[in-house]
Amino acid sequence: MQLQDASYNEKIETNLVTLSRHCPFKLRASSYHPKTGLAGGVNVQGEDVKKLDVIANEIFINCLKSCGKVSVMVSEENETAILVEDPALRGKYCVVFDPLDGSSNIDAGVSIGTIFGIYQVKENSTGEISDVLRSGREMIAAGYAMYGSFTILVLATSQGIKIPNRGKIYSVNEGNTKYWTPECRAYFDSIKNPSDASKSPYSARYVGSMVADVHRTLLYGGIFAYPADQKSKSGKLRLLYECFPMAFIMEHAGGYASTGSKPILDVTPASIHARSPIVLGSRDDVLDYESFAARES
Ligand code: AHM
Ligand code: MG
Repeated sequence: MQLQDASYNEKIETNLVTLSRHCPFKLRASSYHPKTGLAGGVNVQGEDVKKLDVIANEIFINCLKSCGKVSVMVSEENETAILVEDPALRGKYCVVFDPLDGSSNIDAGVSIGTIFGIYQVKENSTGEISDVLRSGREMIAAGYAMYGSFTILVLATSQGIKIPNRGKIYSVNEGNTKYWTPECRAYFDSIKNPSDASKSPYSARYVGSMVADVHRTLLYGGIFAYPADQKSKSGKLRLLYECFPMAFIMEHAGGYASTGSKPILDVTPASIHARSPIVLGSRDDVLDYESFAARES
């Protein structure tokens, strides 16, 4: 790469310092850039090496705090909600986010992403937890960024991508089959071994990063599920900053997102990190799942 000027060099060096802090291997500076002056991948600022998800969290919190538009933040990485204290910086929005979703995939170089949803602070509120303990339907916007073979930002609008009404791909962690309910097993059996001989079985695709699995589902159609099971009785994924934003996007794209029995956007979370089972994707596929799940009762 041709370096442009001194400040550009500094920027490149800063990025490489950051990169070296994330790198699982002990790279020497010269192996990736001759200008950095780093030795053995050690951070020249003497700071503790932090995991990428912690760094991403700090970046989002700092940006959102300093932009002056946000009063409340909820991050997967923080146990409690972050309330912006400085009245001069408080704004009318609340942002709930998972700064780096799918982080178990980081070291394998597999797609990961950022998921976010936005609420408006209620009238007469200065920004409280109650401003985000609201149904997903009350979100005013949602989106995700996916860091994969390319980086893409997807925002929910009513005029964008439309998901097909039915797909032919299913996406679920089948390693959990033994913990599933019989109805959940019956549904996935039905799409893998259709009783109608003229129908083709669905294909399996599961990355294990919600952003990547939902993005593919949005583009090609089909169904993504993280159901409740004997091991995860409330499911695994978090309502506020994983399920709601993805459900909001799906519904804006003409798809459907369900807890397995009802629209997930109608749920009100009991706490900021509450979990929920989720099934989303092509409308007809998710409705089929719901009808199998209803056989339980
Ligand atoms: P994370 O927030 O700790 O990264 O966990 C959420 C991820 C989702 O991206 C993905 O859908 C799910 O966990 C995969 O879980 P599993 O490995 O149990 O299939
Ligand atoms: Mg997550």
